[in-house]
Amino acid sequence: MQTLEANFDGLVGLTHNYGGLSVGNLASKSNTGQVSRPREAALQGLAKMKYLHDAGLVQGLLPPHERPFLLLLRDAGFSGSDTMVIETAAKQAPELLRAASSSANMWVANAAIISPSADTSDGRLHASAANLTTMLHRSIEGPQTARALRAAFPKDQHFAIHDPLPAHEYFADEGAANHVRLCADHGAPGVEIFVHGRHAGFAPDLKFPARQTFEANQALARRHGLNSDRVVFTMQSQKAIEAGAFHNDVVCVGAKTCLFFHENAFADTEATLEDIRRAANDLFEPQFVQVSDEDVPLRDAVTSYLFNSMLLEWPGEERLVLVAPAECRETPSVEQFCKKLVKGNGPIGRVEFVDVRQSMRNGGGPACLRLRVVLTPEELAATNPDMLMSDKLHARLTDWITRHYREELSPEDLADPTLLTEGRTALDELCGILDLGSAFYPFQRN
Ligand code: SUG
Repeated sequence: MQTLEANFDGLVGLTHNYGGLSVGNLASKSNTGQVSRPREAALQGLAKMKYLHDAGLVQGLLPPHERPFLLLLRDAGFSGSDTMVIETAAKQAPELLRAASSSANMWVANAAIISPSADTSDGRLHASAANLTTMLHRSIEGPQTARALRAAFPKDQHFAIHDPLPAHEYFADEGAANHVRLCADHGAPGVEIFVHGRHAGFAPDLKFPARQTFEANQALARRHGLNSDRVVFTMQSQKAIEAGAFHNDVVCVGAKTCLFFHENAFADTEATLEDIRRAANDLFEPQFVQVSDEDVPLRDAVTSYLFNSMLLEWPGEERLVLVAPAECRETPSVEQFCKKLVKGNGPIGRVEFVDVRQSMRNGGGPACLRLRVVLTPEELAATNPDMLMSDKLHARLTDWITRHYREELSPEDLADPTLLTEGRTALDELCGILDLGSAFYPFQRN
């Protein structure tokens, strides 16, 4: 067996809802207050995982976080019984209850930045949980994410799992959504591209926040022991952020030697490509698939989420496969472009479409839902097997979701304290299914 790239998807949580919490994320804003369908959302995500598992790819999953997160509400001064905390917060600070109830942890592309062992100085896989400091509802994810990563990758001799960077805007970090790795083969040393939206202490004059700092990226590359000759730091274009690309993965995705990106993704495209070529010197020849604004206007790229596709090496196929959101077929410029993309002999040979519409309505496409983890055979063997997809796990999770998830959830429902008990009962059971022990969630440790 060879070193491979596994995808770990975030399992959609029981409180999946449209809270309108993310400034700069156009879908989140435009769907604010709509009634969500948590069961359907979770089953859509699970179907994507099963699809890739059935294709012969290694698929894992990361469990949803505990929501509503009572610790946030208690830290904010709400006290008394859990029911009282929820009911009072619903009356006095509904925005805080919405933040504490968000299921945004499902977008695990933001969970961490991962450097495969082929790139690091100590030969271990390094993962840094993201602090997600820019958005309140996401800033509560880091510690639980680190716990989940340690549960999935438990052996110290193979894995170095780091806690999030200090929670300050200097280190604002949104995980792998602003990180791309190119390589000749997954097991060979690669080039790691870190993308930032701003420098610390400097708030660009943008209508939307830039969520990743250059300083966070530098710290992560240092922590992971990367060879500085093989690292590229580059900046997102302000135009992309203002058009709704709150993460670089809304306008860019890369795999193996291929970087697929919109011409407006980077502040300085020429310099970025030159830096990548230089970093890849002697390793591989990068293949750049640059999409012009004429072919796909930035606006269409953002609404369709074309670049938030998974770009995958597919068993038995020579060229890469782009697993794109179904919305791409409904955006004429993008649909046309996809047909053109696979003609000829470029690096991308096929486009497949998946339905993750419930997630898309909050700005989370197929690539947002997954965290890529390159694993050597030894590392795969050391991974928690109960967190890897199988037909059996798929059947158990389908049953678990069907029994525990609500069909519909409106913003008003977040004030209902029974949602808390429903969630805890379900997560307790999930800990058994994924072999997470009985002290995995904060509520279990009280
Ligand atoms: O951080 N949406 C997420 C979407 C994350 C997408 N991830 C990547 N691009 N990798 C975000 O903006 C919306 C939640 C709400 O409004 O209820 C939200 O958090």
